[in-house]
Amino acid sequence: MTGSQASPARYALHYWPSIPGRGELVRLALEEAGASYDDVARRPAAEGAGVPVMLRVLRGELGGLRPLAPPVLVDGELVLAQAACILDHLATQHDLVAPGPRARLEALQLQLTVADLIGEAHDTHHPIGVSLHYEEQQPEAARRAALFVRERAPKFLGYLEDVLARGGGMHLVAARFSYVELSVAHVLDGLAYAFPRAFEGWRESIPGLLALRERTWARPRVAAYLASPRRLPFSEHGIFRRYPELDVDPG
Ligand SMILES: N[C@@H](CCC(=O)N[C@@H](CS)C(=O)NCC(=O)O)C(=O)O
Repeated sequence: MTGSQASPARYALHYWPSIPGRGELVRLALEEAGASYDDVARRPAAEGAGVPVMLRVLRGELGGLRPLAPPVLVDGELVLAQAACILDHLATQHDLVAPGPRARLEALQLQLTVADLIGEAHDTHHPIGVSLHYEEQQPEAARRAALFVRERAPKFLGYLEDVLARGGGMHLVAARFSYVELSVAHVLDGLAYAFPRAFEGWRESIPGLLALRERTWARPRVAAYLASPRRLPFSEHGIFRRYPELDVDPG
């Protein structure tokens, strides 16, 4: 949590406490903005917080539009779900995108594309269903991961690299920093964690994105956050999981 703990935080973020997951996309934007937020599910139930409060939000018990799944951001009476939608809101509040409808829509379009990439990365280890363990869908996961590594990830990464190059090489939207860059940097980290072997193969086709990631992680507030205990590590419980058998040769 950032900001003064003496005064109430403006935002309440509700997300699973033990994984970066999609909550991290929101957390990164909040941190870059220097916004005060309460990471509710990561605080103990004894403080009137924790996962039970998040579950109440998901049941619609705290008012607002009922969300289907976390991350959820509460801003006053506004209860927002869908990471891209949350980020679009934060962008307007904290100058995380260039002014004007065109830049805002372009950022949202790219963010939704990043969301698709995240979904496909997740589905490499859960291609059949999220209610089944990885071990119950391993053959399907192997088939899915091979296609992801050789076709889908290169397509998404190549697309983002091209968008970056067309915009002059420094930024993805409107020739200035936007929240999308935080998400892209995080996804690159996630892919490098989950698919270290494949990532080595993808590297040479994404020099612009790799440089973008470095610039993004060097932003002062972001760098401070990454070095803090608020930043959760990747693990085999989250979206980006390192299963060596899925990290095939990208060809
Ligand atoms: N499209 C949504 C996906 C939300 C989502 O899948 N959340 C996961 C955690 S990252 C979850 O807990 N899902 C529960 C469910 O779908 O039942 C977004 O981008 O925020």
